[in-house]
Amino acid sequence: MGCLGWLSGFAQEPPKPFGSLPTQRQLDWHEMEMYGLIHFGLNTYQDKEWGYGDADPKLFNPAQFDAEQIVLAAKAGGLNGLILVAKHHDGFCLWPTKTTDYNITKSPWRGGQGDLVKEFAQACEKHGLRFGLYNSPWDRNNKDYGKPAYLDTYRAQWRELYTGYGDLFASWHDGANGGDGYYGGAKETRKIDRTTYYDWEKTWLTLTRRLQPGAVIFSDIGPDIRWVGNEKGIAAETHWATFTPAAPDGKGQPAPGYANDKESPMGHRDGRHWIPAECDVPLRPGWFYHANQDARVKTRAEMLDIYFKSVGRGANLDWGLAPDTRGLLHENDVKALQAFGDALRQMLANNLAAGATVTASNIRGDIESLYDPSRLLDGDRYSYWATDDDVTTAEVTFDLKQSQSFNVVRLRENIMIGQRIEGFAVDAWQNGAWQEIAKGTSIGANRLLRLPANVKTTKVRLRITKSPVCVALSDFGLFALQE
Ligand code: FUL
Repeated sequence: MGCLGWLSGFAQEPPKPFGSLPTQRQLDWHEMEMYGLIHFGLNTYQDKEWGYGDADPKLFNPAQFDAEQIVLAAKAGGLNGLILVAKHHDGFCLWPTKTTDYNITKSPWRGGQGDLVKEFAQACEKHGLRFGLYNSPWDRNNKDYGKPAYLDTYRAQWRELYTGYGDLFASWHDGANGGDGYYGGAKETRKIDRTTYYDWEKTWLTLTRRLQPGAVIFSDIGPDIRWVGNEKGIAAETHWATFTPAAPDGKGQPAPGYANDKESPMGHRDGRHWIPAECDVPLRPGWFYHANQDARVKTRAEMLDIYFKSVGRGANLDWGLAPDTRGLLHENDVKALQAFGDALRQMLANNLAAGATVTASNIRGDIESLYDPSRLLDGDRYSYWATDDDVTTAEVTFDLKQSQSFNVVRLRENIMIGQRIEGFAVDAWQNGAWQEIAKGTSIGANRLLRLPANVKTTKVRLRITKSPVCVALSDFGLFALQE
């Protein structure tokens, strides 16, 4: 290394991390951006959303079940993983569990020899999707629900799920809990204290972290991923991945079942932990299949709108998919996923800024810098343009060399060192002057700005207008979405 390189080496100390930081499993999760949540079981055969826990397992007999058909439809939709509801609130287990008789071996499907969790896990592996599981804490079938004995059963179920189906990317815990149910024939209402009954910390520490260290734990309040607070699939326009889970009414422990609906869509700027939001939304009105909703599958336009309001705000998007009574995704759902996936693939295939010449008002270390703004175009989420420590506003200009027409702008921070930026604006060179075309607040893992109309220009400028610390931006993209 020459003298200059040696000198600039000092100035090129990496920026200090800012605020709460993501773990590796969370970084991996961010990169997924989109996945699906499969609801399929006895409810499908009863036209119900919440089974009472008394339905006969013989009802479950999906004659044409084909995990690959579902996985391939999800893949065509651009989904990178699937979470299967292995047990919903009705307690019916889709795998041959030893913890309860209320399971798939009591159904005629595959002659009582079937394992639906395994078939999904294998189909996901075959087609390159990651796999995750949801096991409802509330169990309306189990006679012990509400008593300490059920907890042993519930944990044993997770143990089976964690050890029998390969590496999982997510362990999903929903918040609906306690109420009336069959409970082994008692048919009564059972209330539990959500903050203490499940002793979540123990389950997560002794089982999840040990047996599935790569899986993020999702619940209303984290610890890895928080529920966004609505089932519309929408994060707030300003979305902080950082969050401080709060105890209900300020008392006791934060717990699943006590979502902070008001603050969760946005998160907390100074949140104590990195707990980004997952936006879940069913592709149809219900989470389970209902024939009378066949015509109410979300349209391409509705799906895109949700995508820009979730993935486009640095959260992840979890599409609820509901196989029908045949055991297939209905043709209308397959078509919707394909059209949506095609739109995204077409858009993302071509970053119109890719060949641009990039210049910045400030570059960390200046000479031969590791943090050169050309890093914004190298497609790597973690190589980045950075400014000197005392520079918290700066601009980058992209000379596109020829006129380009686009309607989506993409920005990403190197979140390995925190979510930093609080304000930015984008300008296009129009008729000899800069014209502001978009602005925003948070960026984080991913920010997509959808412009009201196509902008045609030869030069684009990004201004970072507010940041508490120096800038560490990793990506800039211009895309044309075919409306
Ligand atoms: C909720 C459940 O009550 C719904 O049935 C569905 O599973 C949804 C994803 O989570 O808490």
